[in-house]
Amino acid sequence: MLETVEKIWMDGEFVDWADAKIHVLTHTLHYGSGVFEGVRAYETARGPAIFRLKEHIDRLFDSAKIYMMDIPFTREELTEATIETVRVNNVESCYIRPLVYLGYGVMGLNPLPAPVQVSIAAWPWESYLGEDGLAHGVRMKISSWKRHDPNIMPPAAKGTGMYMNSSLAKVEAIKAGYDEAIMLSPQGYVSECTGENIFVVRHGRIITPPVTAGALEGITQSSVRRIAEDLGIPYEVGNILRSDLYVADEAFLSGTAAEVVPVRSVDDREIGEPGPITRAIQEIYFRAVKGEDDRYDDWLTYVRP
Ligand code: PPE
Repeated sequence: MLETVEKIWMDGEFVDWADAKIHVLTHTLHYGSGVFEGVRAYETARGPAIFRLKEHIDRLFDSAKIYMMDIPFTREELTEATIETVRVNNVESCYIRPLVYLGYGVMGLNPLPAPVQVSIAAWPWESYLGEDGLAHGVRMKISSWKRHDPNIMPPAAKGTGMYMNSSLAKVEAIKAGYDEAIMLSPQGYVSECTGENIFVVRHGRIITPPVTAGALEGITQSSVRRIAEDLGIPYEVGNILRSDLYVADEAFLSGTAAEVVPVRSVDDREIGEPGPITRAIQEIYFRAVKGEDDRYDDWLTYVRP
């Protein structure tokens, strides 16, 4: 069960957690016609700070644009509402879920006449793949489910409906005894995981798949890039094959919910305990989000200035 807080922001006002309800004929509930973000706020010495809020709000607006949803709030309004959501709930750290959805009033596959509504919820959420995963790595399985073809579902948009694909892959992996799935593009290249980007390390270089392989342009992924560049570790965006994962020196995942997680094995080919590059990236990432490294202060929005 979710750990609850007091208030949820809905269309411009705060409502009690228990009253944050919608009608059963809400359009998005039937057709998956929403877009969303996942953001985190971390406890810092200066109170809670939201990590890369601007980038998340920008991606939310990009997702909405792709689906021709006209968000009835400005970027500034949703930025302020997100900060307020953390502030009013008095949490030191939390996961934040802004959602743009089509509400009640019309049914059918033309979404354009439906009202566009927005909610922002926050709740305390432990790292997605668990403490043991963060420390020792997760066991991955290549899914029999492919990632979306970009002309079937645009991977650049965080659309609610496209996560049915992620859930199919996640369930398959869990039922087979693994922690998480890796999905291939329709062309057979490594794409990403159900809710994380993936990286391999070979011969001292970090390689991550491009958006053209169906991966979301991850905000944590771009944080990893900047940290790698600051550490002088070569970083490339390029296609990788499943066999590149099998023979990787190291591999890791990144995502807002999951954070930076080492990969311990892929399809039962052992990679082992987290290697030095994974460890270094992970360590700086966790210092950055907690405001313990000045170089990354531009990533933080303090909730109580
Ligand atoms: N790929 C997918 C498919 C994805 O959903 C996410 C985030 C990422 C990559 C990483 O993106 P970023 O968070 O910008 O680094 N997944 C969100 C949803 C997780 C969930 O289970 O819900 C998240 O991590 O918030």
